[in-house]
Amino acid sequence: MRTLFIGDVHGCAAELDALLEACDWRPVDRVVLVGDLVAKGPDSAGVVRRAREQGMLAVRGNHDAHVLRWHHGQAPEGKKLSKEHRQVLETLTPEDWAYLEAQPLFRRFPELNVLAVHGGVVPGIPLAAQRPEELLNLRSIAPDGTPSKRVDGGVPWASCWEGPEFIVFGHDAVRGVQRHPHAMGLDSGCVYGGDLTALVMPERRLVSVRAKRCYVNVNAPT
Ligand SMILES: [Mn+2]
Repeated sequence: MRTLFIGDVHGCAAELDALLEACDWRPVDRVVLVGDLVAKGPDSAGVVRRAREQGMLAVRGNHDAHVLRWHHGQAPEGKKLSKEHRQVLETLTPEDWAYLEAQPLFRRFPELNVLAVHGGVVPGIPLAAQRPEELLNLRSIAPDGTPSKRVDGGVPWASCWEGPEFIVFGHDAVRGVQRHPHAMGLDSGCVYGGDLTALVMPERRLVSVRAKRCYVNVNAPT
């Protein structure tokens, strides 16, 4: 059995289909989405529907967590719902919400020695003590060791990660695909007109498809 880890889909359902085809996906293969299934792209509901109907696994991304908070009426006071998130709130079905809600902050695949998470893991802190904030949003480690969600907040956190688990993550479209000794980043910015990327395990092969178009044009991906 193969496992296909797939970077941030962000509602790009057509590209998800194309990537599975490019990987020669079969029902026996396991698919793991590394978070941010929804928001920004054209068909968030289509992505979640595919994920649950095809039995894909996922971890929760910061945008997934954000729309879940709004869905449950737990949005921060005084905050306005952005257009990219309103579209998700208006299109997901109760089954889609149940699927999204069921996805954990991280998943372990011991037989592959892989841990999947959306943002990252702060090196030197036990997994059980990591803050959800970091698991969802981490991008960098400052010279003094401070974790940061900014891409300019220091070096990529994954460059400081020394294992023992190999971590597969997303969330960092600016840096794109990242190859580190003990981690790999898979967010190649599909929704920004880049690629959608899969890591095929156990072969450790990368497969990418080009976005059909640029769905959002922003200078600072969130
Ligand atoms: Mn993200």
